[in-house]
Amino acid sequence: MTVQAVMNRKTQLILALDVVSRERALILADQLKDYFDAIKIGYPLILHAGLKIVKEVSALAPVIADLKVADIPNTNRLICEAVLGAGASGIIAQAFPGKDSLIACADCAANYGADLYAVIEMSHPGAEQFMAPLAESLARMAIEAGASGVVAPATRPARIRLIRSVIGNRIIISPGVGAQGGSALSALQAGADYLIVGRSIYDAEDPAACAKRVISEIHEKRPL
Ligand code: NUP
Repeated sequence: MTVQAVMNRKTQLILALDVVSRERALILADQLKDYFDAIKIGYPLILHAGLKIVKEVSALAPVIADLKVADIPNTNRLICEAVLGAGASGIIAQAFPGKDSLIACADCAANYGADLYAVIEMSHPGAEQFMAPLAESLARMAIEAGASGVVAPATRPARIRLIRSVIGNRIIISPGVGAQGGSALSALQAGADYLIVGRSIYDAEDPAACAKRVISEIHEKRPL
């Protein structure tokens, strides 16, 4: 079974770097790298700046590629190879295409010594329609497939608690804090290991000060 866990747990924060300018991305990554355990890069930045941005940001901090990979096994493998080969140390895939598709990602991640995180329930309201009713089964399957952990919504801490009871000590990374209305502390108290935070930090007037504030808020109440 393929399970890694390459992220180093210091601040328990992952920066969602969804800016679309390469220059701004590199400035933010450099300014903020010490406040985050990893930097998450997705389609908005990769499509604007090219795959080389993964390598450039990886030189500053561990990169999780949020490509929500969701295809047949062979195509999933090709996507994972491209982004892990470019330097990412983690990849996010959708769980819903099924176990064989997810195993292709997990095997590829293992070949690169990287982590696979499976999306089982998303943080936006629409996820309650189709994903939430399946989330427990998706989480169980993701663990069987060899994922290092799952992505679960900080906007609904009760769901994190439920997913924690299903996946034991595997990792939960949790988006939805700040701009989407989720509370950092509630998500951690419900069982999240890492919080994914984007706009509320990189759009702040002083992103570094804002990151420091979030860190002191969460770790004052929950020492590392
Ligand atoms: O369920 C998910 N919700 C979510 O917001 C799964 C995700 N991967 N994300 C991503 O987390 C989203 O695409 C964005 O990159 C980040 C949240 O950013 P923000 O709302 O803090 O700006």
